[in-house]
Amino acid sequence: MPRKFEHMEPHRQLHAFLCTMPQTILITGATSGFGESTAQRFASEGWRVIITGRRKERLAVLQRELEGLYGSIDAHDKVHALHFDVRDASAVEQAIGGLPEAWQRIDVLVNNAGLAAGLDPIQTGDTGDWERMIDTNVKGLLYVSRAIIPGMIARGKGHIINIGSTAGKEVYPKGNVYCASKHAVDALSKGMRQDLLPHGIKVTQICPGLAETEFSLVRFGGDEAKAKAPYAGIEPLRGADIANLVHFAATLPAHVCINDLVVTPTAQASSMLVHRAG
Ligand code: NDP
Ligand code: 8X3
Repeated sequence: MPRKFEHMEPHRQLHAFLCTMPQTILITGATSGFGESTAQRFASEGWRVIITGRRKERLAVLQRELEGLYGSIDAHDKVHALHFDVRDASAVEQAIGGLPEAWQRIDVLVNNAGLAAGLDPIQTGDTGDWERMIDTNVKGLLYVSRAIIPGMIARGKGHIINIGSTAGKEVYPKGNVYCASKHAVDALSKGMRQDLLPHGIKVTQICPGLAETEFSLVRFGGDEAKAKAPYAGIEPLRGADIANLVHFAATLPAHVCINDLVVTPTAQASSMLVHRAG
């Protein structure tokens, strides 16, 4: 134990010592958009980062890029990549349960993996799209949280940051199931905060509005013209904007917890009210 902690009670010494160690963050959906930017931000601040996603090659490229940010010989101890689909409960359990011991102490979990599939009226919606959204945005978030929360409880410390959406605060035409899935994230964030209150675990929800990532390309099945339309004539949010907010929320003093944060481009007042140039 470092000498600077010698004047403290033994149980406080351990806590103070742990607080000086580099912290570990696990980010779901780190292969693009908000998740990738968040991984870059935390790695550049010296955090140990666990990146996850389905696209293995992207994880490998990102891992190398992040390791380069540390500029030290132990950089390979700073980034760990986990490859799994959040919809697969047993894959989630295996991946997180099988983490090497040095990576098991997760201080911050960012539940970011998610998607919209399609934009159709309810009467013609594709049931496969509905399942993808509910399985990823709701059940996937639950599976990952369920695997990580017991460790946080055992340590009496942790922070869960759920990426919700303005679509979890209001409903827009044809947004039906995506909006329902993000309303579920809103409810789960509140429920988690209540249940985890006695365990000293922080729960924060960040709800972005229009942000240009791969989100719309995924929503519109790779149709680039359709994917660009939501951002026409505005300066949308970018991955780095959300990464800054995640970092801000994660680095506040131990007694301060942001519960809910709604963030839009300056040109957006609500899902349906967007001020476009031209
Ligand atoms: P991107 O499409 O750029 O990123 C989505 C990430 O989620 C990817 O890394 C993808 O990785 C991962 N992902 C998707 N499905 C799965 C799955 N089944 N298992 C594991 N990982 C998965 O979009 P964003 O960065 O914009 O989206 C991130 C989050 O932000 C989502 O929850 C989205 O709903 C939310 N959001 C987005 C907004 C926007 O306008 N962009 C606004 C508000 C909220 P891979 O494909 O490699 O698995
Ligand atoms: C993404 C924001 O408005 O495209 O969650 O649904 S929106």
